[in-house]
Amino acid sequence: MQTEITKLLGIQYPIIQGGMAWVAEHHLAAAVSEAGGLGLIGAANAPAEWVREQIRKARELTDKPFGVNIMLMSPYADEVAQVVAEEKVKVVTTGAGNPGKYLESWKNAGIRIIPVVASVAMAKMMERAGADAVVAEGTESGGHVGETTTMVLVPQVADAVKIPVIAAGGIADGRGIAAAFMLGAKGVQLGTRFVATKEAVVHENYKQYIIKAKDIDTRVTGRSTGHPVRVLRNQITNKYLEMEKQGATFEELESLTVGGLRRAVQEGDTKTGSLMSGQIAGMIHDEPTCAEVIQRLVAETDKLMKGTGMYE
Ligand code: TUI
Repeated sequence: MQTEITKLLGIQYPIIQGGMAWVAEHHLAAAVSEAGGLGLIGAANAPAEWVREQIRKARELTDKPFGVNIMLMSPYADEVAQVVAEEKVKVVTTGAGNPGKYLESWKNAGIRIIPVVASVAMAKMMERAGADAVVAEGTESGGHVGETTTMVLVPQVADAVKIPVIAAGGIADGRGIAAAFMLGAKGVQLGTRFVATKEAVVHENYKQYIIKAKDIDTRVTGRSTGHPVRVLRNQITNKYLEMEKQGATFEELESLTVGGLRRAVQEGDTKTGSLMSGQIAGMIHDEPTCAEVIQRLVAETDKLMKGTGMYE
């Protein structure tokens, strides 16, 4: 399953684990990398020293390449950007903003840079700025989302840039991966699939909420605040959307979700927690190990791709 992405990153399979806030810590990242994909530590809103510690702990668990995802809205983004350069992390992905000001220092540290983008314009800007690849993330994804679907975004980004494109959003099995390849992607990034795995250090209630979810169970909150976030519907989401419809202020809405991701992930609070998830949750029915997930994905994809000549 060799593609430009496996060659760029020195990994066995072009399968990347999303850098999910509060979920993507060193156990998950190391398990995905050990299984031949690329694990990511999600820096989210965490302080830089937590990220440094996570990088060092992941190195104790795996010799294989892994990366760090930097959430650019974090108050600690500048410090985390420096830590990844100091630690000479192999790969950095970024989300929720423009990483332009950090690119030169990361290049100098020999880091592979892969910004997550939700538009063609941003993909072109990142290529011009020196990115090695981009993740084109469709609105099917969980968490902070753009407007365009994976089906529509990936081929347009693939046409617009020469660097390899990684598809994200709505992928959880070999059919999704084969489809992404057909749209011009050279790799895929999966988030929700890796939340419901043995190695994900998240509350069992959250995993079970994903496993029980159906196709129509996600909602996007915060469209009115300019900060759209896809989550599984629950008591607090219903209230949020109702208040949003009635024209609630940013502060009123924020007060509902503050600390919600931690409540979901660590406390398993399925009523008032923010259970971030992609639309693909409806297709996730079990809690395998990361190695089992990757082996299944590879076997399913290989069967579909055989004879297409799209990868060696
Ligand atoms: O970043 C994500 N997904 C995320 S970040 C996140 S952290 C959070 N925690 C608590 C509450 C809310 C959020 C959860 N999920 N995905 C990558 C992504 N990046 N999707 C879209 C974008 C994006 C959007 C705008 C990338 C660039 C961009 O550019 C804007 C600009 O500056 O021009």
